Amino acid sequence: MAYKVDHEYDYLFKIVLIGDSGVGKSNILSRFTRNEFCLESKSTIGVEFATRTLQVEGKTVKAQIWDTAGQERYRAITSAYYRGAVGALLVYDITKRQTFDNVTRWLRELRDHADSNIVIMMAGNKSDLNHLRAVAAEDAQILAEKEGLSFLETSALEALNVEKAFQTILLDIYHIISKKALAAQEAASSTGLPHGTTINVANLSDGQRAGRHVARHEHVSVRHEARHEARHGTHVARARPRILGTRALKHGTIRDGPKHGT
Ligand SMILES: Nc1nc2c(ncn2[C@@H]2O[C@H](COP(=O)(O)OP(=O)(O)OP(=O)(O)O)[C@@H](O)[C@H]2O)c(=O)[nH]1
Ligand SMILES: [Mg+2]
Repeated sequence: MAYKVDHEYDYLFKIVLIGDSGVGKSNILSRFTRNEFCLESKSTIGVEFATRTLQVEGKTVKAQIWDTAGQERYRAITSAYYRGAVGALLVYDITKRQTFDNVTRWLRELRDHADSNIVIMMAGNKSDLNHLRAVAAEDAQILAEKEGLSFLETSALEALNVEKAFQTILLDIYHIISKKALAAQEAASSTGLPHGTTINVANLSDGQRAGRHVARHEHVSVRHEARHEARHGTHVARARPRILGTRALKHGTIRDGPKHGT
């Protein structure tokens, strides 16, 4: 009897979305994972995540992207959100100067809570609103260079550069991890260890471990399921992934927040 081992992906990378409220984090996430955009989306409360699997240099990489509220009072426990994250997309709104000025505040939060090797991409979102621009791309580029970040302008609405932003983050992470693995391999061979030694390239966080249980649940937030039910009038019979039982995602079993601007 043949046993099929279900290796769905080679790597699971946790990426966090951060930035002020209303900059478009949730829409960037829905654009990337479901190719959806909502003009009247509501503020996120707590935490949710969605995943997408794609190929990076011939490897199957599952990106598990976490989204939380920009508004302080709706945010879930910060340390749990950042735990195990290997990438971050720091979003501001090109039409709102304040959201760009706050980028340094978000960087500080990353430095306080995330791994020091985290790959950071800064995204100036809503590039479709060029006529309302309040942040010059050159200013953002200068900041990015100063802080050692990648930078792109995106539009979740027009599906512009969203794919590229995540691809770039994933590729950077992959390069760092392969370099680490190579260095570990070289160290092992120089100490005469036998080949085939397991190399632990990343500490799996709760989220990443739990992510393995939700491999077939591309959208795990209760909110998404509820919306699906409402739209299609169907009962969503999918098993609740175990991650919803974790502390962070208890906060993620969320209602919609208030509308932006209300
Ligand atoms: N024109 C334009 N509007 C956008 C774009 N991305 C998001 N929006 C709009 O901006 C508003 C806020 O978007 P969200 O994705 O909910 O913002 P958020 O960053 O998740 O906000 P919080 O959950 O409160 O932190 C919504 O009305 C979106 O439709 C974009 O690329 N272009
Ligand atoms: Mg949101």
